[in-house]
This record gives sequence, C-alpha cells and structure tokens, in this order.
Amino acid sequence: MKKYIKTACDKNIGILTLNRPEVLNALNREMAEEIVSALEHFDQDDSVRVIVITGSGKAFAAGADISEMVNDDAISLELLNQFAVWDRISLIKKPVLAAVHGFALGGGFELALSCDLIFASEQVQLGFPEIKLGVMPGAGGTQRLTKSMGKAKALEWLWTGDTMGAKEALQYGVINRIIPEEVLLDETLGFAEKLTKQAPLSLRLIKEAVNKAVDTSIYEGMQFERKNFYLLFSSLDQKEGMQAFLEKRLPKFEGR
Ligand code: DAK
Repeated sequence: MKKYIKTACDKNIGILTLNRPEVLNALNREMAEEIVSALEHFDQDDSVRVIVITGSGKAFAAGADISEMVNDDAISLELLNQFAVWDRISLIKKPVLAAVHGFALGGGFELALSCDLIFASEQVQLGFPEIKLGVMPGAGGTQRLTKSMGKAKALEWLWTGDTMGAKEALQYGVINRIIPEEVLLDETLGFAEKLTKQAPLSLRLIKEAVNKAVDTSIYEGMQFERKNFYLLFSSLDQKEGMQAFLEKRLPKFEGR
C-alpha cells in the first residue's frame, strides 16, 4: 500500500498518480522512494508497455517538500544520498509519459523532465523557483533544461525562477503538446495506447539510443545506435513485423 501515490494498470499502460494534493503533491523523501519503486515495478511487469505519470488535484507537483529540506545542511544531504533514488529514474527502459497540469516546479519539473515526453495543459506553470529559496535545482534541472532549450534560455529561467507557460515551453521544445486540461489525461493515455501497439523492444532500444544522442557525440551515438539496430534483428518481433508487412497484415508484437 502506497501512502503518497496511486498506481493502476489499464490497456498495458501503467499509470502512476502523485497523490498528495493537500500540498500540491510536494515530493517528500518517502514519496520519491514510492515513485521510483513503482516505476521500477512497471518496468519489470510484462503486462505494462508504457508508463504515464500524472498528478492528482491542482498540480502535477510543486517541488520537493520544503518543510522536509528546511533544516538540511551539506553534510546531512551528502550522508542521506537521496539523489541516488532519483538517479534510478533514468534507468527505466520503457517509455514514460508525463501528463502535466497546474504547477510543475522544482523537483516536480525535474520529475517531468525525466520523463520521455511531456504533455501539458494550457494553464500549466513550469519552472525552477529554487533560486527564490536560495538554492538551485539538484535533481538534474540545470542539465535537462539546458539540453532541451539551450544555454541562454535555460539560464534565463533558472536565474529568474519565473514560471514558463505552455506556449513558451512548447516553442522551446520543453514539452511535446498542449492539451486542454479536461482531456489531458485521456489524450495522454490515448497516445500511450498507440505506443503499446509498437514493438516493445524497438521502443526501449530507440529510447536508449536517443538518450545516448543527447549525451554523446553524433559519431559515438551512431555507433551505439547501430548496435541496438543489429540487436533488434535477433528478436522475434523483427521477424513478425517484417513478415506481416510482406503479407500485408497487421503485426502482432510480443516483446520477445
Ligand atoms: N513543499 C511543501 N509544501 C508545499 C510546497 C512545497 N514545495 N508547495 C506547496 N506547498 C503547500 C503549501 O505550503 C500549502 O500548504 P498549507 O499552507 O495549506 O498547509 C499548500 O501546499 C497549498 O499551497 P499554497 O497555499 O501556497 O497554494 P498557492 O496556489 O497559493 O501557491 C505555489 C502555489 C506553487 C505558487 C506555492 O505553493 C509555492 O510557491 N510553492 C513552493 C514552490 C517551490 O518553491 N518549489 C521548489 C521547491 S525546491 C530532490 C529532488 C528535487 C529537489 C530536491 C531534492 N531529491 C531527489 C533529493 C528540488 C528542490 C525543490 O523542488
């Protein structure tokens, strides 16, 4: 039984709902553990092909729980080593989609940026207000925002701590789509369902190769991509996919 999140599985989609609405889903340490272990559980579950993260109430997540951090110091944080939990998110192999509404701030924005795709509502407010607390993002915010919007724009948002609206976020490639809030989750689940029909091994190896492209030179990335391309040719789904094309029928993928 989870205290701060809810999980469900429907049509091969694992749905993780942040569920601490009374504090706008502020992420405390126990909640971070719950999120990461639920993601890992979905990643291992053969009935799940795509994962969707959403927030209950008025927000996706308004950041890490400030009441929990207020008395931290550098040594207590070093000894806690709480980022080790967060780092495990980047090891999730299946596609992870974020359906983001209301506020996604600080650690909440970092959680969204750790997802592969972000679908956001029209009224979303994204940002890193850490500077207003005298700190800075620590769970990948400076890195991920800079990779997605470039140095100059990222610095502007990180230095001001201002929130970014949906249109700006879309313009700078931070989010994938803007969707009216009342249908945000349904449309995200609809897109996720489309992905559940794709070859699961291709999905995960494409994700791995694209992430490599973000982190390595084009040459290294392409070598890596090539290995994953070859690897897919040892799957049954490659045989099925190509055979189905030649037989002019829809493929039936099994993830093997
Ligand atoms: N922490 C704790 N409580 C929060 C919270 C937060 N981040 N955000 C909101 N709340 C609580 C409020 O205190 C309030 O509680 P009550 O007073 O009702 O008991 C309730 O949620 C509703 O919030 P408001 O009354 O303030 O609602 P408003 O609509 O007026 O304002 C707001 C919404 C989002 C503008 C405002 O709540 C706000 O500014 N919140 C703080 C935003 C913020 O500074 N976030 C960044 C926090 S620093 C890590 C990972 C990541 C991080 C750190 C560690 N590890 C994995 C190690 C990242 C750090 C951060 O995120």
